[in-house]
Amino acid sequence: MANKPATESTDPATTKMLLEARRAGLETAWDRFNKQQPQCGFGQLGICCRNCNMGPCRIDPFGEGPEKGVCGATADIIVARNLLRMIAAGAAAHADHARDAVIVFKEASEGRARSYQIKDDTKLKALAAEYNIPSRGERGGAADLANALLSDFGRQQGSVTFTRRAPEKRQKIWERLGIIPRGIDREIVECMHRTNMGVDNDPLHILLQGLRTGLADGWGASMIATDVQDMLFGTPSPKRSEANLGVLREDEVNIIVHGHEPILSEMIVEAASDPEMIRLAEKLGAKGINVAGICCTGNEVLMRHGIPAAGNFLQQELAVITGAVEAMVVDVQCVMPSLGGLAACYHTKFISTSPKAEFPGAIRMEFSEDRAAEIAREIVRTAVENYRNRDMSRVVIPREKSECMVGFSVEAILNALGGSPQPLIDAVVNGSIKGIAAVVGCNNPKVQHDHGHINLVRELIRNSILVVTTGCNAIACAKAGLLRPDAAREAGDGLRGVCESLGIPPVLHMGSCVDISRILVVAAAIANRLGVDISDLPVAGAAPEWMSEKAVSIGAYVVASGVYTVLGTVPPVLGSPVVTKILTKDIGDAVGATFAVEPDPSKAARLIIEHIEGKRKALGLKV
Ligand code: BF8
Ligand code: SF4
Repeated sequence: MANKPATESTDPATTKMLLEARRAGLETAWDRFNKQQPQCGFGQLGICCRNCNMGPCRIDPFGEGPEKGVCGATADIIVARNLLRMIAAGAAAHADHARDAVIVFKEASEGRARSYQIKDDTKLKALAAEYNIPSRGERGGAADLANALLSDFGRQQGSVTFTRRAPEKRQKIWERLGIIPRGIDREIVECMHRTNMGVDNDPLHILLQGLRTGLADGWGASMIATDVQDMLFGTPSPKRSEANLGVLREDEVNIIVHGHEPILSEMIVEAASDPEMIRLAEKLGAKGINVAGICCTGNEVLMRHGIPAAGNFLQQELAVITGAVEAMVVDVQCVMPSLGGLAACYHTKFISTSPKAEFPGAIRMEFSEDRAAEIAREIVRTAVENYRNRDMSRVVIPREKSECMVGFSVEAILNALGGSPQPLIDAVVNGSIKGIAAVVGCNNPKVQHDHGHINLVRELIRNSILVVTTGCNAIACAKAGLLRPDAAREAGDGLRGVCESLGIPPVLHMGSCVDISRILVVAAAIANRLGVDISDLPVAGAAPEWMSEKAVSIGAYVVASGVYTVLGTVPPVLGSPVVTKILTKDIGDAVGATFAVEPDPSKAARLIIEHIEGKRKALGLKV
């Protein structure tokens, strides 16, 4: 690669652990990435198709070989169809996550899943009102609400309920374009149908279904997941914690929760603080039980309980290589199948828990909501008992960790502002805060680990752009110290003043990737207050190191919601000039926002700053 950085990561803990991995002769994602070079050019451009068995077909990007697949599909059709399938897969991941959360909520509300209670009654009442459910009975109509939430998945006609949370002008745009999602599952199924051989063969028409499916995710699946999880586990509020591999403890039992769903990890956090478990750990020579998170399961328990984050996506293997992890407990999504083999090189027990996700080399301790607390205790006990198998001579825990302030749900932000978004709006209007950028998403070994995240965010806050973050960007920011209130000293004067007066960091951790829905809610609230559409606001989105199909679905709904979005890694669309133009240009006329691709974080920051200044000007605000 032309501009391959000298080190794989900007994070010193990661660099140290990679050295350790190499010393120990262990392979990580970076090594496997190198072995994949050069990666398939057809795949990179998005111009290969395996959608039927007349193929696989590929289009010659140089115009010397085939211009069409066997069925006659052009590069434009193939690229658009492939992108739609990525969106469908990403939306499906969020939808299935949300569905499981609702099912637990339903069981809890019917008194079956006894390990769970409804922790946020205010949210329950608000949602019941939104779904027109009379608040009655012991649990305030919770069971009826659960059924109503479930009906948003299988709805065949009408619209996904939470799309009504969008500003009216936005809803009108969606209506005009015919992209209001009907039911969450329906849109995903339709993507798979349309991309079958011989169905939808117009790139624009295909991509509009992509936007609709994205909206079913953002204003449907992800939003439902967030709200239901808040009801069950509590709406996050500001709290302090720590992040990076240095949160692992040499003298305690370390349990890592990794994946995406808080349903089980909540129970594990509880079981790990059970005095009986702690006594058992002490009996075996440990000083206690330390739970730490990776990826979005990590974000969920960080936001609600201040459980430290051991790292983001590319650090999952490195956590095992510390030799100090008694159990790596995983559910679904972003869990590398390499973990089983790696865990086998150590004493680490790699425990898979989801009925949907099996991994080579994993011990299965399948989760079920009716026995949640019991299963969590079994898992914690397995981890604790494994402490005696730890080889202390192989333990290498990097010292690096950073303090962070997390927990900025919409409610928490409003609270910090004194109950109304007005002070934030005033700060944006008077220019102390120039705008708001949502910087989110994954890690990807195609780019230096955390480099895009940290440098983009630093540059934005320096320019007095308030950053809201979720997912692996949030963990990168936490590790870099950007989630501490005193990081405000790195911010431009205006933003610094606001942060100091409110005692908040210049980068607000809003949660896991499904919690990007919280960002939509904030954007809608600001737009409504100002009487404009989201696309009129001085706001932008960025995913500097994205890799997951979920990120493609997120990109689709963020842009369809009117937010200009800069991607740091190149999506597989460049094989079609038509699709590229639709995404980076034409779509702007339809939804008031476009995608841009810019791997260099300072140039990406420039694009965002210019965009925000343009929006300020259009609103008549000082630039
Ligand atoms: O849902 S940011 S690598 S962990 S996909 Fe995965 Fe990407 Fe991380 Fe969370 Ni989101
Ligand atoms: Fe080839 Fe068309 Fe079949 Fe795709 S759908 S594999 S382009 S024949």
